[in-house]
Amino acid sequence: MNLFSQLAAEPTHEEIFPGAVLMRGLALAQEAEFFAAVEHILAVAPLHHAMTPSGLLMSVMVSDCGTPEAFRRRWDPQNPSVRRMWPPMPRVLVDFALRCAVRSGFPQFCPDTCHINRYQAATKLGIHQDRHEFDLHQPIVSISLGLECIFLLGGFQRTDKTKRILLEHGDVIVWGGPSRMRFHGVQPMKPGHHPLTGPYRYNLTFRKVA
Ligand code: MD3
Ligand code: FE
Repeated sequence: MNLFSQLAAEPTHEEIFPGAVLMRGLALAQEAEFFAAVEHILAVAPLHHAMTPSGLLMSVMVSDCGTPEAFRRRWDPQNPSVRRMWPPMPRVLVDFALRCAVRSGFPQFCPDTCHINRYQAATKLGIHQDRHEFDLHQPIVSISLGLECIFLLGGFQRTDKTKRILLEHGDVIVWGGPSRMRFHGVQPMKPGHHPLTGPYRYNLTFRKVA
């Protein structure tokens, strides 16, 4: 690594809104380890299409891992998108998520699940709020791997105007405090290829759901 690429790889610490901290490139140093952990999870708990609350298949593919308590809270016999196979969270990923939360001012973060979203060309995620977790004082840690996307971050009403944020490989955002209930989504993905993940973007979200 030369001086320039070292400088370019230096992680940032940007507060997008109070409680929403973007740390660009923070996951880069351990990218191979993290992606191997993701592939391990997906080998045990295969990806499947997510389903909207109204029962429509979404374009994004998802999987999960976490504790048995979190699994029991999430599992719904009516909703086959919550799978029976739910492996534990890999230690390398949990340790990293905890370090991210501490760096962002949430030392009490205690995640019990890691939700995986996989995007490819044209995959999008409509504007929504994350409000199904039990304790909304706990933040969410999100890690992006692979293809870049345009992330939309809005206000507290669906129709509020949104900020467009480019999320790239290795970027981490911690969402908590007053930003925890902001509406957000992902614009339709452009096609591309990434050396680690191929034609995909993976987003990992660590949460406490139970
Ligand atoms: C913004 N995932 O799985 S990071 C999701 O890129 C989800 O795959 C996105 O939204 C993705 O629900 C975005 C996760 C995230 C979580 C909580 C938030 C973004 C947030 C709370 C407020 C604002
Ligand atoms: Fe979300």
